[in-house]
Amino acid sequence: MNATTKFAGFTLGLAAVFGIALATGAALGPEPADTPAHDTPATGPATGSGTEEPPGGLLVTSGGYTLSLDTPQTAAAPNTRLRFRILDQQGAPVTRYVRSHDKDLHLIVVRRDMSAFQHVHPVLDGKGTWSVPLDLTRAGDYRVFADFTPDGGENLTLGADLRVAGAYDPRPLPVAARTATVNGYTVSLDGAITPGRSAQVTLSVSKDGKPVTDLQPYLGAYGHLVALRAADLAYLHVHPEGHPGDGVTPAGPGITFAMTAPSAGDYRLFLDFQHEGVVRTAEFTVSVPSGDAQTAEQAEHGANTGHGH
Ligand SMILES: [Cu+2]
Repeated sequence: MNATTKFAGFTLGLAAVFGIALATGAALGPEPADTPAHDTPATGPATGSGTEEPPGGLLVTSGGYTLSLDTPQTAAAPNTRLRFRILDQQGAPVTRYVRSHDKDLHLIVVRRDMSAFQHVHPVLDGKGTWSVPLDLTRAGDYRVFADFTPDGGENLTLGADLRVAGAYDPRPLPVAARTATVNGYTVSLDGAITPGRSAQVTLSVSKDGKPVTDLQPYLGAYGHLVALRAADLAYLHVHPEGHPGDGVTPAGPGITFAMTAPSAGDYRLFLDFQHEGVVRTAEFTVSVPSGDAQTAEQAEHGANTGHGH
């Protein structure tokens, strides 16, 4: 065991030296043909193609901006005011934003077990501090996502942890299902989601068995969809297709979105929609199958030869 550890250390050391040699070689001339990339075991979750931008929400600092929670730990309470700032590269709070979906900043808060989802719109004071009341009745680790566009910058979703003290009782991820119910509404999900590719997903709303065709615009759309990867709470970019008043987008029952799942795995989808003056949230678990696991035979072959990814 000890010898193995030593050997592994030696190999790592060699790899480091070889890495430097490679880097130098690359600077001086053409790359060697047989870069031993496959000797290194993969550590992170597989991404679709490896060339796309990483998903949002995983970093507290990105593109020169930082999400800074005033109080990253708090006690469990039904009405807790969260205060935070978006800091620029110089550490100064950002006070100017570009509006998107009627708001300068969208805040998503969810417990790490995917329960207690909240999509809220904080208020900005003159000094760059945002504040909003949250329901933090249940203890646990929460993820806070700020989705915004700084003036002169690009859209960003930054994520930070918020610890809520108390007895934590994590819940298992609900099983994958194509329908969800909320307050007498049934929402069904259609569309195949493939890793690494933009997919069209339609969520159809019905009430008492009848399709709802008079959904109300909420924040400039008939629905808002947030999708999070279960294993790490990566935040997916989701765009509604069409908007109220464009002459082609119906007020239900179907609401269509384009979304890209960065990898295979379980995702939790949260759809906010407004009807009869009330905003409700329907929640789904979706299992995205691996793109290359087309048949069991292929998967088995891949496993036997070590060729599969
Ligand atoms: Cu929002």
